[in-house]
Amino acid sequence: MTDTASRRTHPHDPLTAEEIRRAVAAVKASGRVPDDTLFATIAVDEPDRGALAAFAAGEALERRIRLVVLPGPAAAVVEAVVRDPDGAILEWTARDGMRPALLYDDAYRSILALKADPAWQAAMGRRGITDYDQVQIDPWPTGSFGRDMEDGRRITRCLSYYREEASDNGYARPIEGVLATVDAARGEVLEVADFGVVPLAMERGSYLPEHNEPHREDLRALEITQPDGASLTVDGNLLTWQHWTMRVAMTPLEGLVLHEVGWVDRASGATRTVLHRAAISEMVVPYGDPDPMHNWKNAFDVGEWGLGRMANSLTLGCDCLGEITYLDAVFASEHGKPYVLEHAVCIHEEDYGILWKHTDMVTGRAEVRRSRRLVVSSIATVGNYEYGFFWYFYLDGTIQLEVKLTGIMSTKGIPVDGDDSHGTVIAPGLAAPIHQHLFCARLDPAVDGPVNEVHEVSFAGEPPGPDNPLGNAIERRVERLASEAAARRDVDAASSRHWRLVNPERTNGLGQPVSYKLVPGSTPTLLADPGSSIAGRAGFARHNLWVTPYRADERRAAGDYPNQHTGGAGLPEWTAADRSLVGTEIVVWHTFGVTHSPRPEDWPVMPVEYCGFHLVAAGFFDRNPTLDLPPPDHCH
Ligand SMILES: [Cu+2]
Repeated sequence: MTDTASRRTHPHDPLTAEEIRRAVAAVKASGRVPDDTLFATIAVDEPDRGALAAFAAGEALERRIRLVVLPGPAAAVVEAVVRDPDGAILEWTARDGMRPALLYDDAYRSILALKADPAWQAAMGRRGITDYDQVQIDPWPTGSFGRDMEDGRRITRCLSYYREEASDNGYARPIEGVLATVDAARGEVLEVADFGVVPLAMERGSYLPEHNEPHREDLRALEITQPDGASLTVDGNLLTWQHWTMRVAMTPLEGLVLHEVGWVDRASGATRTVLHRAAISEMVVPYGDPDPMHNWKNAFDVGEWGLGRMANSLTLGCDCLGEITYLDAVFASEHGKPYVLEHAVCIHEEDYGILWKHTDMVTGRAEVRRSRRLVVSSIATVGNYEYGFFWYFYLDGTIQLEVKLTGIMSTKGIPVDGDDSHGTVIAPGLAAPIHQHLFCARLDPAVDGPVNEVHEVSFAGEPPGPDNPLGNAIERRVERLASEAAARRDVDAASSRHWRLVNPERTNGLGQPVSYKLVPGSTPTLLADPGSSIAGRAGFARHNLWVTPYRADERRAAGDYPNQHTGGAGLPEWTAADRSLVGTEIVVWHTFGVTHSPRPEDWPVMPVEYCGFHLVAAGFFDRNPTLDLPPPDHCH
């Protein structure tokens, strides 16, 4: 996504370096903030559905930039909206008591303050550690536990790890027992707790190739070639492939965002919309160990870290194989300087086995078609973990989000012959606590038009009777979720419960309302006690499904500022009004994820674990939409 200022044509065009410079200059020139003010995030202020519809109808649209500004070291942010290019400040809203995602500046300040702190140094000394260059410090957002020191401050809690050499895997040797709390904005150590010395684990836990020889020598070359190039086109951030069209963007917090996902009907040339917008709105990683060293650990990797801010620059041949198209992303540093994250988004197509097949038993003639999919992906590194977000688009209208979880587990030092009641021993003297990864996708559906509703579908056996003498009948139960309270739902695998996104105003050729169905995959919900701090802060994770009427400013499932938030924000707060979901534009929120019971095989680096969901056309078409695929020309 290179600088498109000179050729900007669409409201979803990515932010440019020039736009960032102009918006920052406008805020600084306003005289309302000090010169050294920090910027937590700078992003396009996305137009809402109404403004986009007006734009589509030919109306001009203002370009607006939204900045989250930090006027000082206290818990307070200012939301500013600046018009581009003239720099007019359209909004200026102080949000006292709120904290942005953890700032790099705050993280560095925490580390420097801690390494200079006598109490922390004494705790290291009790463990025989005197060279502080051998200590890796991980600052974490601290959560919210009603401690006085949390009030009004931007706080980090810091974990320490030992690296004998710089290239060591720090998580192999947690410096157990030492937990420091730092006023990160002011660089003041508030507390160093020492819960007792546990000897360092002995093994280095290296996953580096030079420490894991000999290597396998029997893997032969596997090359993916498309001699005619990939069958996709990218124009700016407009991506088209087969019938699919969409705009691809990156935001600092949500990371990958898809806009205006539609299916082009080739007969009419018209685009049938499916999703107005789709993104991961929030995710949380609550840890299930009651040990005071670990019981506060809950990472909101969107609102406390930022999947865009933490996104990787992807590498051809490693992250992505084959004929790849990349998009860059332009972000702003905390000091308001633009920078380009090259290769932030990987776009390619993959063979995906067979799409359909049938052999006619009478004639013996076999017909088979290959499936392939368009892949739009990005990967974020959040501390010890990696998350890959892979959107797949298939030839038959299916959309899939697959999250790939990898990286290194958060670890805990234990006595060398010890066990761990709330985790798994993964190496001598080392355990990994049980934890969850709970993602909340925000899907802004527009199935064949803006007004959609959600129908819950489930199945039940019917009791025997005159109409069901053999007792084999299966009833399909369909219930329209008419209000927010009724739409807080959980999966039920035994009844194959799923949810249809229905356009009640459009029918297919069979007279059925057009719809897509949301098919859940791995769907745990939050296991922490309902009265716990984390249950209040991650209310979204207590249900698999939420539906709300569309509001442009209801974007993030745990609210805009989960860092140190006391709880209740986002979906629980909005849906308390129990608004109607009938005859209106809606937003669907789907919580899914993994309850991670660590395995020894997840150490020292975790083979990818997958989770996600599918959106499958269900009456969107009149028949299999892939009959026009040509047969493969090289079946043997
Ligand atoms: Cu995990």
